[in-house]
Amino acid sequence: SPAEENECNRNFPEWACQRKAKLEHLNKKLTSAVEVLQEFAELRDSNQDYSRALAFRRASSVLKSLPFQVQNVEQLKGLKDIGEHVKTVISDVLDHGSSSEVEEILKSEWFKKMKLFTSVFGIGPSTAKAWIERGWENLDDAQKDGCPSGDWRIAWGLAFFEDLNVPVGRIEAIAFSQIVQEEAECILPGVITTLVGGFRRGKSQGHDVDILLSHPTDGAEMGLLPKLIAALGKRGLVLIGHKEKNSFRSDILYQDFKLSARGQLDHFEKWLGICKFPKSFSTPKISKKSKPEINQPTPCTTDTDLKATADSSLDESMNELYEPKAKKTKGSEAIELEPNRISAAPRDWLARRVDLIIAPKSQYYYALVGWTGSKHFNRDARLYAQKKLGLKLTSHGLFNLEKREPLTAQSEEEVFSHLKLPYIDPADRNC
Ligand code: DGT
Ligand code: MG
Repeated sequence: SPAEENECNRNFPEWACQRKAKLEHLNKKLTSAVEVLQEFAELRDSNQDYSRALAFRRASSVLKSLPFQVQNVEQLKGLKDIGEHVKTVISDVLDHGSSSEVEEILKSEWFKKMKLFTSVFGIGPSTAKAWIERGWENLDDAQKDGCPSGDWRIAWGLAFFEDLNVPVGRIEAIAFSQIVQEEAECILPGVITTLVGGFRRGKSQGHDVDILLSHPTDGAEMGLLPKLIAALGKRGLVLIGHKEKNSFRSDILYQDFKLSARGQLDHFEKWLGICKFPKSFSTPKISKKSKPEINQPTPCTTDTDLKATADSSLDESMNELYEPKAKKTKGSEAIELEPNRISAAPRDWLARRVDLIIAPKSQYYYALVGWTGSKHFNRDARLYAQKKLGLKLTSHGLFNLEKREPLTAQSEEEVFSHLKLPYIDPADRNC
């Protein structure tokens, strides 16, 4: 009833991180319209667009958490994140089935090209804009020119564009993370492997597979990543990737709130890359006969193998294999030809984006929250921590900048209680 709705709006929690937002909600038609405006603003990416994008994101987040289906804008009375612009869009959708502003954007050539170009691994809005300014219409134009920046992500992203734009299914993601768990357990018994990102929030599909690794003993996780990549490589699962060293520095952290205000970057040791998922990964396990690969206990790398990969010289040669040979030859010819040659050859696997993140146990639960997302949940929780509590929240911890001390957590629940927030289940963080 209107009275109940009014009451609901009055008590509606101000922050997205205080609300439950399930994947399935009652106002999908409205949120998809608002999200087009948000995306358009994000792609235009001027300072003004940044705050517009934020306003649309907040509005769509409110719609996702509403316990009723909006049928007229009157029902939105009292909700502070729904501004006049959004109300107009919503009325249009409610009255005419669509919003003319949204339709215009969807029709615009600029938007279509930006969406296409930014869907290439390694391409952000600024490179996409530069491509458009060069007059490029499609990915063939980009392919023809090769990979002008010599960035390995773009070269491989272009060569495997089709594979990488087929959504990763939940079954594949689980099959792969089980293998990661097995291999990691051989290298570091007791290792904790968690499938994070959208899959942890209950999504059935994603654009990549995010896996967080840790170990109950702080520090034991050091050295795991290169061995793990080598072990996955031995199993034929690695196509290309790049390791980033841990760059966490508490002295820099305590300086101010501003660090990574716009970005989402953290400082964990990680591997960002592309893996080869055998097609059998996406076949549900039906009978023993059909696809035995992921059912059988898989022999993992032996102890001697481990010693070998621990050997630093071998480690180096492994790096060569799984890291781009950046500009060894003149220009970027080498990294351009290789990905195209591999993608054109017959193969029984799909290329999939994988992120492997290593967190020490002392930072693990914050990393878990950060890498579970959603992105808006993180942004909102970080802003909430700063504005309401005067604390800095990152994927590394929650920090009191004045006292220069971290608030440590032994569980995800404790992260929420430090934040003075009700615990929100991962499935309810789809805000
Ligand atoms: P997807 O893969 O399209 O289904 O969507 P998500 O929600 O898995 O998003 P994704 O894969 O871009 O990132 C997973 C979560 O991890 C997301 O909530 C944001 C967070 N995240 C991504 N990259 C970074 C990063 O570099 N640093 C931090 N702290 N968080 C990140
Ligand atoms: Mg993901």
